[in-house]
Amino acid sequence: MINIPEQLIARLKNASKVVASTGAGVSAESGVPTFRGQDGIWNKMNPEELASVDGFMANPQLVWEWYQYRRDLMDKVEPNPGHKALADLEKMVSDFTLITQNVDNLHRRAGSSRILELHGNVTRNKCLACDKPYAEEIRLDKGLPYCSCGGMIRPDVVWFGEMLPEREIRAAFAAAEEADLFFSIGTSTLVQPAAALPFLARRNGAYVVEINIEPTGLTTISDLFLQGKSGEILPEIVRLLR
Ligand code: BV8
Ligand code: ZN
Repeated sequence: MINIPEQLIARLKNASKVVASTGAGVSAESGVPTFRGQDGIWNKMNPEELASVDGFMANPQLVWEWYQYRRDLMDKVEPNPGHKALADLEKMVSDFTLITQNVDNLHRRAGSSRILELHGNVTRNKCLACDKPYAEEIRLDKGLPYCSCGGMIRPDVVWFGEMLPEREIRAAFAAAEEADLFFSIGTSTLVQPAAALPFLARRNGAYVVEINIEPTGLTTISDLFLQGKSGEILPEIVRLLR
């Protein structure tokens, strides 16, 4: 069991604005493959081919099958103790903001409510042409789904080369700028602009804590690197905070 420095708990108790920014690593212990780990889903397919407008237009059937596979997986997995600990932290800390790159809906299912989903949510669909939400069930066996406007239906996630949702990315940058304690959890810190958040927080005087099973591009500038599984470290932090 990793030991959590006393001063981190003291900082958490005195912090006025705490931000946690998560990536695929927080869902790994729920059985959701990460993007770049050895079991990463990108390893089998490449992101440009699947998570991009060009990739979708070139092969909508393949991209839809990939997202349906991931949706079916989400229905079979549960939030893990790391997700639940973040939901607890939201209740225990006066001003807590959760930012996530994940589209797996597990933070919401764990009980977090103040979530900034930077890359959308795989449980939602919308029209590629008119952006209207699409609430019908997706039945690929009946063919590809289309909007009443004639446009193709797509998962409501942010693909490579696409802008992030304005409200969420603005709020995320504002939260990072004002944070006095910033957690970067389970992310390879590679995908922009999400990867810029901890650096922005640090530049604005935040104490930056990284939780990951291995170092990333952020580790050398973080104030504290807790090496280990988020599903073990986060509940320990909550236990000590109580
Ligand atoms: C934009 C949604 C521009 C879809 C995702 C060169 C070429 C092309 C593009 C670019 C380029 N250079 C920069 C770019 C921009 C690009 C980018 O950053 N590319 C990177 C790869 C270089 N970014 C974009 O395209 C973004 N848009 O920039 O728009 C623009 C600007 C103006 C006007 C118009 C356009 C859009 C990025 C969003 C892409 N969508 N997902 C889907 O999911 O299907 S990204 C995808 O990667 C997921 O969201 C995922 O969350 C995200 C980041 O990955 P991580 O979450 O970090 O996951 P990863 O597997 O990498 O790491 C897991 C980590 O967990 C590891 O560190 C591991 O050690 C750790 N871990 C594992 N187990 C545990 C653990 N830690 C703790 N406990 C454990 N148990
Ligand atoms: Zn439409």
